[in-house]
Amino acid sequence: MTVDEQKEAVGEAALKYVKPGMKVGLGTGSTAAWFVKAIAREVEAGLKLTLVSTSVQTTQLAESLGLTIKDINDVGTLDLCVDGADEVGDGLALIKGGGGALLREKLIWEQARTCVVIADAAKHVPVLGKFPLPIEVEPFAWKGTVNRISDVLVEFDIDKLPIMRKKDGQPWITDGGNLIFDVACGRIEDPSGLGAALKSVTGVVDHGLFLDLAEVALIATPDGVRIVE
Ligand code: ABF
Repeated sequence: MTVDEQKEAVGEAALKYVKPGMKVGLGTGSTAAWFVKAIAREVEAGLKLTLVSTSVQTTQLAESLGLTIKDINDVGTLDLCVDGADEVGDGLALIKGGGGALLREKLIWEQARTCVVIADAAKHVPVLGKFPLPIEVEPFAWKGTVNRISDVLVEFDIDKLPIMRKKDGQPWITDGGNLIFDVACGRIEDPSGLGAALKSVTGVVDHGLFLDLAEVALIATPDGVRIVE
């Protein structure tokens, strides 16, 4: 299976968690896009759902497929969220945010009863950290914030600097108007400790460590879709 075929397979497989009448959060990224397409096909065939989105990008895709996206403030607790990830580690600890949507993703995840991660085989790793950890930062006084982030990284023996994410040479701005800094941690031995320490830094809005949030991961393998709980 190609990587894209793997992504399609897990996007389709996630449909089994969707029941008529559910309130469902739609994730962001190329894997989640396959789930959105599958949902659009099912809704076209008559499935009734209430849908919310984790990003402008996903909203645009969903609406282009004829889906209606509701305001998250109008729907209450979600039954389900299906989303991709950049890394899936032990205990379903995740790194997310490669697509820059981590804040809205985490807000939707926090409001969902069940969160399902869908990922191609390469995303499943023994230790988090090979993928650079995204950190969302308030633009005001960002240099001071990044200095304080660096102090935290040193405490966790991570000797890499936060790198401002850019697009076409300009700072990349999230849907929420913030900056993203990526840190090539290498290995994250204490995701929980690092996540809490980063979150305590004034100016850090959130980070891409998703811990104790996913109930199940659907991982594509050459033999089919593996369910990891
Ligand atoms: C999104 O899925 C992001 O959090 C993560 O970066 C991305 C993975 O993208 P892809 O599925 O395209 O590999 O939820």
